[in-house]
Amino acid sequence: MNDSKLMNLAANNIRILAASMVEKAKSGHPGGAMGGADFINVLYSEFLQYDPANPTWVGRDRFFLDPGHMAPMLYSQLALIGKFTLDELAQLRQWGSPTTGHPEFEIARGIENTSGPLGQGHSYAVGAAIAAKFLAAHTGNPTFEKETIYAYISDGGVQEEISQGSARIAGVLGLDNLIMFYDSNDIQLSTETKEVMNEDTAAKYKALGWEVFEINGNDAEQIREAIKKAQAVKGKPALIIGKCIMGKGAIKADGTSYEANCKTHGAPLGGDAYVNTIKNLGGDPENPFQIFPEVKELYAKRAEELKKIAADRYAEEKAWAAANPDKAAAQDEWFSGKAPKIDWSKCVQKDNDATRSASAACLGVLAEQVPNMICASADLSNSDKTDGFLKKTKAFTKGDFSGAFFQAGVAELTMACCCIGMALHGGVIPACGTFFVFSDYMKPAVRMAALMELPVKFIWTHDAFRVGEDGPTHEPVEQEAQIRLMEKLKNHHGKNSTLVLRPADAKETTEAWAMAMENTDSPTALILSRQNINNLPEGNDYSQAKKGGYVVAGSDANPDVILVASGSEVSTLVAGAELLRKDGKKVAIVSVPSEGLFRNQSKEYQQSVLPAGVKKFGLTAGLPVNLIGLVPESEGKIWGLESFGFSAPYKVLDEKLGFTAENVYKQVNSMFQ
Ligand SMILES: Cc1ncc(C[n+]2csc(CCOP(=O)(O)OP(=O)(O)O)c2C)c(N)n1
Ligand SMILES: [Mg+2]
Repeated sequence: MNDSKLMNLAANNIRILAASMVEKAKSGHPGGAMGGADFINVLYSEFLQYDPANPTWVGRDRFFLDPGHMAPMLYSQLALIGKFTLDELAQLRQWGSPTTGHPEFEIARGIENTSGPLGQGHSYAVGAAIAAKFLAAHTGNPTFEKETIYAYISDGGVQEEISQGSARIAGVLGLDNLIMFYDSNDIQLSTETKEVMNEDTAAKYKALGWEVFEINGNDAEQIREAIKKAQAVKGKPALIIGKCIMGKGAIKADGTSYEANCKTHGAPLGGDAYVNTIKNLGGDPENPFQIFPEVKELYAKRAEELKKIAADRYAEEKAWAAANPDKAAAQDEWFSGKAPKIDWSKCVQKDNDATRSASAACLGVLAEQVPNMICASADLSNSDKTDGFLKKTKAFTKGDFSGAFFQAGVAELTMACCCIGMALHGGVIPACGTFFVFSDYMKPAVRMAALMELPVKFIWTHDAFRVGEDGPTHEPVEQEAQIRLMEKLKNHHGKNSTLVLRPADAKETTEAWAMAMENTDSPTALILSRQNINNLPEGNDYSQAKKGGYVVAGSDANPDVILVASGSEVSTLVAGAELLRKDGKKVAIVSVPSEGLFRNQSKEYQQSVLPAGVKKFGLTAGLPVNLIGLVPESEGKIWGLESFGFSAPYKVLDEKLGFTAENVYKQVNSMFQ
């Protein structure tokens, strides 16, 4: 136990660094960082267990920051443990600097998650805690029992609706490996919190099944005691509500207190206020980027303790591995992040099946062959057909993580963020399903999965207006266009940030799932039909789906017209082509499950599939813009849906909206007049 004077000095050191980073950058958020310094210092100097020499140690404790705007606090703390240099701190928010405006996922530097969109960060922690429970149950490696997931949330995260879903899940699953600190400083960006919230947060979390501790969040001793008590809680997650002082130690230019002031939320302290503050905290305003010798010593001592802690844990892990060589080999494979080997010949597809059902067949194979896969559904498992997976396993329950299915309840964003947290934890492959129209509730998470390059699988069924009787509330129209934007957006490694696949029939669905499982460094979206779809013509070479777009079997050479679509519309084109051929027209059909992937192919290949100068007709059950890159206006026509859809049986909608072979025939003929 370190004495309070030293702990306050270390926290002040963090405050000095954080305020100075923002001052130098002339932009950023000093206030929250200064208030939270005491907690993060206690956590890192006395509790968080990691191996300084091995950042990717699978059994390490993990710290998930929710308020990414408190980046200066995290970077300063990580500088104290040697993950950032003081020079790097001084480069906050500059081009090429690792001290980005908000923290970006980089395990080697101790950053377990990208944060910024409030609410998501602590939800990842819930997912990571689930992953740790899963790994403990499925490997038996005692290290996963010892791992603790720490989360840091602020007023903004508590106000975000996702906190309800995440707290519910953590409570219902009894995640006692999760300890969350709530930096309750009564201040947010534009107001005091009392203007927008008057809930009893402690009572709320208690009601959701959490153990709650309320402390002074700037008192090292109280923080220490609370963490110890939280660690001892069994069968429940723990919340430590720390009343913190925004801008702790800050002094205005006129020498009066600058604490608990909204203005310090998102702006440099500025000029004399900055100078007064640094002096008040015991720093040197002329040379603020320093670590006090006593603080260096504190963290050197902690590094020694950690060496011993890690060595003991490695010894335990080794003993377990020696007794369980198969499981140890499997665990290594799981954490390698490599694509699992899958025998897809075991996946038997029914003819003319809905692609959601074809996906269920794939999921059944995955449940049997990929023991580290976790599948989730937001209360639609029997409709989104993730039950193909569930039937081969069982859902997680409090105290029993021997299954592999995560029933998320009706909370799509929570589910997606939990899956992201599982992927961040590592060792597991998460997938989650719901209706495509409700992908709208998940977009913020999809974007973050894409930015972090995480291979989460999003399973979206009921992909078009053919949901029919449920009416326009349930009919996705613009969703495909939205999600395909993520195929156009590149990640920082130059890859399409998301792989979006809309397979044309049951067998192409197997191909799509194989591609999803092979894709280990970006999220994959699978867009699947509710209704049955006729198989593509006999002899179709489905392996070509890997190119994103290809000519379907039975197409005529040197066609007069090329018909282009993805998903169920391809089979409508096949039927339309039959009518066109009766008039002597030569017709080729192109299935494009992923335009993004297709555009990654050689120009020659693209040209061979969609030669310039040949008439083209596109059919999409979404917005016509879906096909605009494939069917240029100068070469043809796109038939799509331009309204929200209507309530009626889907076959009636097909007729009314022109998604029939007859209308394909009619529209194509009109291009020849
Ligand atoms: C989803 C989302 N909405 C809005 C913002 C912009 N924003 C950043 S911080 C903040 C206020 C946060 O207040 P609090 O969490 O209490 O942080 P503090 O002011 O105490 O540092 C807002 C609205 C955001 N980052 N994410
Ligand atoms: Mg606040």
